[in-house]
Amino acid sequence: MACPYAFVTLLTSDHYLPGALTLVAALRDIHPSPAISPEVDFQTVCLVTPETVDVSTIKLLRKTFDVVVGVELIAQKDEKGLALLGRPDLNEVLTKLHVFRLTQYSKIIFLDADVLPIRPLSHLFTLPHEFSAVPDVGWPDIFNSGVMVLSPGEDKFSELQDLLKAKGSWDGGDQGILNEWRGNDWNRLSFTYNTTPTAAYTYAPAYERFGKKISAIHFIGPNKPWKSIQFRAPFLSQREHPESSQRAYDYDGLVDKWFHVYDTHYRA
Ligand code: UPG
Repeated sequence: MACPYAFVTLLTSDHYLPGALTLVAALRDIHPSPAISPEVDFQTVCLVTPETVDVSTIKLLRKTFDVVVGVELIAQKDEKGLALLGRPDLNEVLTKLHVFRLTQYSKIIFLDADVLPIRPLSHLFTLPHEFSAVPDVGWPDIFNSGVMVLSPGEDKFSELQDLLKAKGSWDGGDQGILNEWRGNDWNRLSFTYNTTPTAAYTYAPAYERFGKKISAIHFIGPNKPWKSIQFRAPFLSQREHPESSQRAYDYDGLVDKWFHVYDTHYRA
């Protein structure tokens, strides 16, 4: 019987590879195989753009994900939104919209490559809603598109393409167009499914109160855990980290969790 569920991520550049590899390892760690219950068995899928990703990277992905799907780049021509976001590097992230074309699955949990799941997520596959996500910390009336539980459909992909042609994306990335498309029609998930430990999230008492319930950490923004590898050398103290003053409460503790998975699986 075909597997109805998939965890899906996206890779459009080689330098996000540590993120994608750590994500898939974490998913397998927290959902040990064989699946406890067959109805929540799943595949891991990576969407990849062969135009911009090296063959050696794709080979590694093929070893670690169940399925690797080559997709065409979808790029934003109007760069105003990305400039406002301060992320001109995200001009190819609209490629994420291809996730709606994976119609061989009935329900998908999409996770950005900079997400670290730390508690089981597979129960989200059986949510009755067509589209679920978590409020964005920068503007909580919209959702963050780094964690989405969705039912795919070619019609949905077409609607998004049409909307993109007609209006463009107001943040230059997928999050702007996806929110424009859904409006208020999305099921709100707990922040613990997409906890964003950036400088924007500075509510330390809430972290102390609810931090133990976090299911997935999302390292949004330009500073990904794998970029900090050079700062983890023992001779560099915390004080010497160029951005330590702007970081979220317990940021280092969360980055340590990411490195624990990365080191366990990929640094023999
Ligand atoms: N990605 C790559 N290579 C790149 C850039 C992005 O593979 O060079 C993929 C990867 O899966 C990544 C995702 O696209 O995780 C999103 O990019 P990221 O840099 O992680 O974005 P965020 O900093 O998380 O920014 C926010 C949202 C994100 C959304 C983006 C643009 O969290 O979900 O895609 O804004 O709307």
